[in-house]
Formats: sequence, structure tokens, C-alpha cells
Amino acid sequence: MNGRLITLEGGEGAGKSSVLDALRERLASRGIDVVVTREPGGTAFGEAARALMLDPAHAGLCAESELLLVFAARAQHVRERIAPALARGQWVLSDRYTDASYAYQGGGRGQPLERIAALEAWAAPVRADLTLLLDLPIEQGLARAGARGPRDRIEAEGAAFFERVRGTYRQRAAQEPQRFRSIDASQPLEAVRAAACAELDAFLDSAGVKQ
Ligand code: Z5A
Repeated sequence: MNGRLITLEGGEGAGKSSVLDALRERLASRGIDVVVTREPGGTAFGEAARALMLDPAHAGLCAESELLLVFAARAQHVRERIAPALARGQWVLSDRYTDASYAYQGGGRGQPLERIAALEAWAAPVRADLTLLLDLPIEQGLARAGARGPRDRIEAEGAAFFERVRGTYRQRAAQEPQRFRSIDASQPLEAVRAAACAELDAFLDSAGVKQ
């Protein structure tokens, strides 16, 4: 049987990295062989693309180049890691996936959503089975991310950009309630982890995975 693709999404400082380990442990505790990965990244090419994408030296990167760059990385990721793992029956847990392109390049940069959908259909036809959206007010997320040190090229954007990113994520979650589970990420970290694991458990139960 093919594995499942679970994705974790959210704005800056939403806590994805902090929640990822708890999800990995929960999957392992239920006997699931899981591959943990991230976007942009997940392959040697994808990690190189990520470095380009986040490098403040490329402040002048146009929105079209940025969109193509994330999809170039994703096309490689799907073919080299995600699709083969799913075909072997492994599950894949990815820190960001295609929804991030709708949110950042679509909502944030104003690229037409139908263009992103066309790229998705062509370059990244594997769909997520479950998407956990860590949602929190942008001031809180930016304060958390800012406490970490120097800002990367995208973190250097202004509040209006991140409001559009958040709005697009929330809109997508409302449009696809079957796939998305939205989690209040303004809670203390342990509560966010517990909520994410509870949503994962519910999905595993519905998928018939034994306790
Ligand atoms: N991007 C894109 O534009 N288009 C695409 O298609 C894709 C990506 C796939 C890199 O992603 C960038 O790529 C990203 C979008 C863009 N934009 N930026 N910048 P990333 O996922 O690596 O980068 P990120 O979103 O900036 O990750 P992040 O800021 O590291 O967020 P996080 O992983 O969600 O947060 P965290 O590292 O777990 O937590 C941040 C801090 O907050 C840390 O000190 C924690 O201890 C703290 N924290 C976390 N949760 C809590 C709670 N609940 N309470 C208190 N403190 C907390």
C-alpha cells in the first residue's frame, strides 16, 4: 500500500520546526516508517535552491524567478524523494509543501493562483493527504522569528506581506476542510504540540492505522 504525505504549514515563527519532532515520534510510535523532509530542500539540489532563495544578497529576485525556483526544487523533491518513498509504503512528513507557494508567491507576491495551480499540476502532482496549519497572528510570529537572529531574504518582508501570506493559508484551509487542520499556534508550545498530535492521531485512526 502507498504511504501518505503529511505537510506542516504556517507563517514565520509559527513553530513548525518545534512541532515536527513530536509528529515524527507519534508516527514512529504507531509503527509507521516515516521520511522527514522540508521545502525548499529535501534533496541536494533543493537545499542549494533554498540557500539561493533565502540569501539576502538576492534581494532583487523577481517574483517570477522566485516562483520557478521553488517549483524547480519541488519537482526534484517529488521525483527523487517523495514519490519513491510513498511508492515503497513509507509515509512522508514535510515541513512545508505546495501550499507555501500559494501563500508566499501567490498571496505574498501576488502571482496568479491559477498559474501556481498549473505549475503544481505539471511539476508536483503528488497531493498532501493531511495538512496541519499552524496559525498565529503575524506580530507574534515575527517576534518569535526575530528573536532568532538575522533575517533571511523573505523574513525581511514587511507586515503587509505576512498578512497576505496568513490570509491565503486561512483561505485555503477554509476551501479544503477535508485536508487541512488548523491549529492555534499562539498557545504555549506544549499545547501546540499536543493539538498537532491529536489531529495526527485522528487522521491515523481514520486511515485504519492500529493503535
Ligand atoms: N517558501 C516560499 O516562499 N515558498 C515555498 O513554496 C516554500 C517556502 C516551500 C523557508 O521556510 C522560507 O521559504 C519561508 C517560506 C519560503 N519563509 N521564510 N522566511 P522555513 O520553513 O525554513 O522558514 P520559516 O517559516 O521562516 O521557519 P521558521 O521561522 O523557522 O518557523 P517555524 O519552524 O515555524 O518556527 P520554529 O523555528 O519552530 O520557532 C521559531 C521560534 O519560536 C523558536 O525560537 C521557538 O522556540 C519559538 N516558538 C515556537 N513555538 C512557540 C510557542 N508555541 N510559544 C512560544 N515560542 C515558540
